[in-house]
Amino acid sequence: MRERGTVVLPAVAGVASVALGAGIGELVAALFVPSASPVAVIGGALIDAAPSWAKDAAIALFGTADKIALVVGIALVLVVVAGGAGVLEVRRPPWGSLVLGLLGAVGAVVALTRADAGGMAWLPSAVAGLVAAFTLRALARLMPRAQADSGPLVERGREAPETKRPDSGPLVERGREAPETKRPDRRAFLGWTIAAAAAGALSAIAASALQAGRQAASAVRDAITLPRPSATAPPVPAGAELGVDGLAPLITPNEQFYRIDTALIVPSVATQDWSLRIHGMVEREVTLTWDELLALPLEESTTTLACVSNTVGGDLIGNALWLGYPIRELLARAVPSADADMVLSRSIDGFTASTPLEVLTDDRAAILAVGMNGEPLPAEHGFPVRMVVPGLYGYVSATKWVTELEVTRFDATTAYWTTRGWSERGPIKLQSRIDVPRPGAQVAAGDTVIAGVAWQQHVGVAGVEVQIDEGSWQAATLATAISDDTWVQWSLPWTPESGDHTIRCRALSADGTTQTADTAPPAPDGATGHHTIHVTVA
Ligand SMILES: Nc1nc2c(c(=O)[nH]1)N[C@H]1C(S)=C(S)[C@@H](COP(=O)(O)O)O[C@H]1N2
Ligand SMILES: [Mo]
Repeated sequence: MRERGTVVLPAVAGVASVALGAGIGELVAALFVPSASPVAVIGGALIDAAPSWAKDAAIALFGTADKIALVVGIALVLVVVAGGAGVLEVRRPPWGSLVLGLLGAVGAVVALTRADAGGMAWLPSAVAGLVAAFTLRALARLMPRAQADSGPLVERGREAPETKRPDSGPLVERGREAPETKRPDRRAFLGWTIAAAAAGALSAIAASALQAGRQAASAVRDAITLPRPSATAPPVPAGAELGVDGLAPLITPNEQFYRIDTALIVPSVATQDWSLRIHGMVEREVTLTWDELLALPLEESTTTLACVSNTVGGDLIGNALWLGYPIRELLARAVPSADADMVLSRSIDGFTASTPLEVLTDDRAAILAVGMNGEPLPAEHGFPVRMVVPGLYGYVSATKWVTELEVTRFDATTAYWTTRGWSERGPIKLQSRIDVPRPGAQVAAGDTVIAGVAWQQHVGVAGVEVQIDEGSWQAATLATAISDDTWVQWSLPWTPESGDHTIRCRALSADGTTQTADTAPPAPDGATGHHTIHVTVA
């Protein structure tokens, strides 16, 4: 019982100290170094350091809530470390507070290594560590005796036992070892502990309010009126949208568009600060400002983006009407060297993607996009400017918040995901998905419909086949596609018998390939296999 009593208060003191430190650290970041929020820095570093399987697992488990899950995870680990530091501080002072100070120092170093680190990036984490350490020291001193005396050091006699106290003279009276009567009581300790935790929470709230205010930079975005396209996308063909309930809409609304990136805090880039630099193996460097980009004849195109991490049947895919300027034209201004075979695009936050030069210079709608479904790009989708390239997975082509195109060679440099085990090149694989009925659905008896989408961007889909319960493959009706660069809807009427059924689908590409049944995981270059669902008919 004594053990328990001696652990709880020190642990609480540790957690309160870290809460105050973290809160103040976040506040310092919000005020002075917005990109160096300690939690964001640690989270970002974890994302970058995590092995691919962990990232895949996180995306599979939490989907687009993966970042919230990460922050909650970091908070839980911090609570445990803080509690431990509290106990350590009481048993082996000052090791507990040293641990917290060290934690802040580690955060400061990590902050400096981040791609978008400024010279002051170390400050918020350092302040967080110092505040946490000093708070813990102070709280440990306030701790009621039962806790403070429990440590082995005390037992060894450095702090005289209570009975000898009066003998140790005035020194003690003046110093830390105030006599029992003058020692703060449990209530004072708890009061200060709660105050520290509350101040930490308030600071964190203020910090997030400030960061949110900063996001009011997005007010800039709201004020933008995009120019009229000089070339409009062909209208959506009649019959392209099947209108089946539960089927993914042909054009994905921006709010529903999947979001995948490594940015814990969405980079906020003001248009007046944005510019694109084209350099590397070029005859002449080209720099383009926002105003210059908007003055160019912008073209509309409809392109389906897909993430290489998308599992068979997954939803990391979306289709939008983009507005932008052909990258081919900008590269032509720079004049790439004949030896170059790759463009390394770089985001303001350090993310990079390697795109084959030929893909960016052929006639496809590979663009620097500024508009998405009639609006300026949403911040999460790369405001103010991103790349959109039909036919390649996002990790090798769709750089958001893009600020640099370096013309180079595949054998000279590697991109963010390539250095983490993903394939150097990422052409999108032929895939199809069943949206209706939902996997595991209870389907009412009678006439119903099986429907879904199929895609192989820039190749095109020629057909979709459906197999029910190991029967023969039946041709589904393919809707009209917007273009080869987009997914296409398909459907098949179905009048099932009651009982359990298995449904799978496969696509046929415009180049005569049948979607493979061989299953492959997303890594290193995209998942394969047939989407297969089980349903029960009443
Ligand atoms: N700056 C930046 N751009 C990025 C990424 C990133 O992590 N950082 N992720 C890429 C990946 S893996 C994909 S699939 C697409 C997703 O684009 P979306 O979030 O707009 O759907 O963005 C790409 N562009
Ligand atoms: Mo991706």
